[in-house]
Amino acid sequence: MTTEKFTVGHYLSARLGQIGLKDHLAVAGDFNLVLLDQLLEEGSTRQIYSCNELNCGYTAEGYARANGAAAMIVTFNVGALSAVNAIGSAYAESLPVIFISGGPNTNDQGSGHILHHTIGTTNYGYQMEMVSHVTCAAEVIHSAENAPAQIDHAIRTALRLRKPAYIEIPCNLAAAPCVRPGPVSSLLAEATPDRVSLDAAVKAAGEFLSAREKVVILVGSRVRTLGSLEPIVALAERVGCAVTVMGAAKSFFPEDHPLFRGVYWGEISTMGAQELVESADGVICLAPIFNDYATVGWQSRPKPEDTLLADLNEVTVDGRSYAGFHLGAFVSALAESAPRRPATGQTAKPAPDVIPASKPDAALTNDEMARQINALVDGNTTLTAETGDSWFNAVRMNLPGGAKVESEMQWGSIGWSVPAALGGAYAAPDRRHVLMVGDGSFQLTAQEVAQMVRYEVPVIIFLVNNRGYVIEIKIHDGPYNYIKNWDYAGLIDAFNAGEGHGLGLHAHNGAELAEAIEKAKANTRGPTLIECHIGQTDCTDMLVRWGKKVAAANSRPPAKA
Ligand code: DPX
Repeated sequence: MTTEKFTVGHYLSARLGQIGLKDHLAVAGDFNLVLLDQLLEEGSTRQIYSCNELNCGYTAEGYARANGAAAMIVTFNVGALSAVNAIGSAYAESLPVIFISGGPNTNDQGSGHILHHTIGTTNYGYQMEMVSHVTCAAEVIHSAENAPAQIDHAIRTALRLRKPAYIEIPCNLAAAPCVRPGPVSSLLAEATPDRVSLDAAVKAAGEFLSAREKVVILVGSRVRTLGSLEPIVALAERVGCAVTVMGAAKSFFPEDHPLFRGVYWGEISTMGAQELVESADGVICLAPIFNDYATVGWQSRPKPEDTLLADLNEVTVDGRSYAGFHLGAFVSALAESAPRRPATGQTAKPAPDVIPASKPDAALTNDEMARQINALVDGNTTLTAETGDSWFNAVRMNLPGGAKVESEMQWGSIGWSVPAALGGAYAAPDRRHVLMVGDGSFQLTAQEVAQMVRYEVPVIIFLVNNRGYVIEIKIHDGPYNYIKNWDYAGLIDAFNAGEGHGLGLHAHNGAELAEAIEKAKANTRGPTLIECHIGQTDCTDMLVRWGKKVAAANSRPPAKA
């Protein structure tokens, strides 16, 4: 921008553009209105509005998945505290969301004044204290002079650690005069890796691999932070070994690659991955999270003594840990020096399971729905799968190279997927965006479909109407698992309100579903919600088997002292 006066808000705005954002998400409130004006005025990024702050946070979280980072702006307390759940997700899933809140006027800080929108006490530091648990850096700006350094520190830390960071800007500082930003490389450059430690880790990894016969790579969800699958493919081809992915890392290795050997998820693994991983004498684990869900209630994980654990910032081989470099540097270096073996993957690649088509006029089943969604997924599709049976339906799909799956298996908050899919679509408008979401989850954040109408975002939503929290029914049943039915497809007309291009359709059988999918593909100016009516007991076999084990783990009695 060319105006003479440059402000704190302009500075922030310019930095967001410099780090590669095209948009920022916002919900207005009187503590951030001047800041929003500054962002509009400077104009490096488009300002997009959300229906509420929780949705705003999840939209940013989804945006960061597709773009590498995201930014959101909310108002003090009533806005920011709603967003904390979504920031927890960004922390758990390792996504750099820049979480910006308007703050009280500097004259009111420490004055004893009681402000609206607050809990009615006079110390306004508690929001930052609360948020500091779910962010890697938290900055409250107290003067325009310090603003550039504080803004830069928060953004740089978020990008380096791949975690959310918090910036609070008092409402009377947003338009205060400020210097212009310097080169962005100071925010984007990775810390220089500790070469000595990296070389030692790569040497130890080489020795680990030389001493082993049956090696398997297991890809975890945090490899998303690499931004590219190429180093992992290069490592697999060098070592010549089978590659499996965890459920949360579905699509993080190309499934059409000859070395791909399925999803490893204990007893519900696909393509024989359980046998491969658990009989291997060396498992290279790339940024995995072995929580209770991923281990099927603590039943299954690779043997620690046969594991080479490469985490985001630390590698552990044969009991010794090496740090001071990022996972990407380690994988690339190992791919250049690991003992080379022919790329056989040790075993022949099994044919993946294929779901047979059902009769077009037969009542719609979960299998038929999953089969048709799978057929819709091409190499340019991002499939977002909500917590619930949608996880298992996504995991069992056969993906063409280039297809992406997004799920949130560490945080696992229902309601995440509607705004997250929208955020992914804002960030990557050239891809096809498909969302699978259960009725129970949809009820949390349904109103964000209205923003898909408003901004003409063509997400194809498969709304699974099975009248309840079926995953919960399988883990532990009770009256609390049954929900009020809605006319989900009918909501779209309410959101259009006579001026939008959203489409709401019902599918009771395979033929209706196929027809609805064709209409959805043709609807490029808004969302299409296809309400899939399936029976309440109709779910994946994987969910039932997994649910039993997770329920058993949850109901272990307390250990005796
Ligand atoms: C809950 C879950 O209808 O999907 O496939 O029918 O299970 P399925 P739905 O969307 O139901 C989801 C439901 C209630 N989990 O089965 S997974 C507990 C929960 C959670 N997140 C939040 N609250 C409660 N995961 C925010």
